[in-house]
Amino acid sequence: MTKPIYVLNGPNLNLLGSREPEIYGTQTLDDIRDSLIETADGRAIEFRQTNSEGDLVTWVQEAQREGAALILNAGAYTHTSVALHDALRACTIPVIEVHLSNPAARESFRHINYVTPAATATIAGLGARGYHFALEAAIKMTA
Ligand code: CA2
Repeated sequence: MTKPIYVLNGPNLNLLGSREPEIYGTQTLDDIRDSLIETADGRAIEFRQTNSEGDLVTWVQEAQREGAALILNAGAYTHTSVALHDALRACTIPVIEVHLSNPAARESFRHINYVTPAATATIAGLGARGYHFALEAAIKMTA
């Protein structure tokens, strides 16, 4: 059976659509999930969000064991988490990092990034469309 594509979202992404639409857009995370499931055209998607660093690390490990690919928006843990970096370094599946905004063009504390060095590819600054480009790539890479 084909393994699912994991789409994991980190802290505060549950607040999407409620504030800062000029940075993060107007779609909620549920909107993004629903439209990704449509784009996936039957391919199984495991879509989750957590505010906990430990959960995110545990889910990355699960994605490596049980998933075909991982799409990850680690939110602010992108800029702080060596634990997440280490979990990603243990992944042999494709890992596509996604950000709605472009952290490299924002505050200097967002220029530190523990995910990019352990990711296969990064898509940033394209809003919710970035998740769709990532999914398209993940499907092609695991067909
Ligand atoms: O641009 C992205 O996707 C980010 O991963 C979003 C994170 C931010 O810490 C990263 O630097 C870049 C923030 C998550 C969303 O936070 C919100 C806070 C208030 C209202 C809506 C969203």
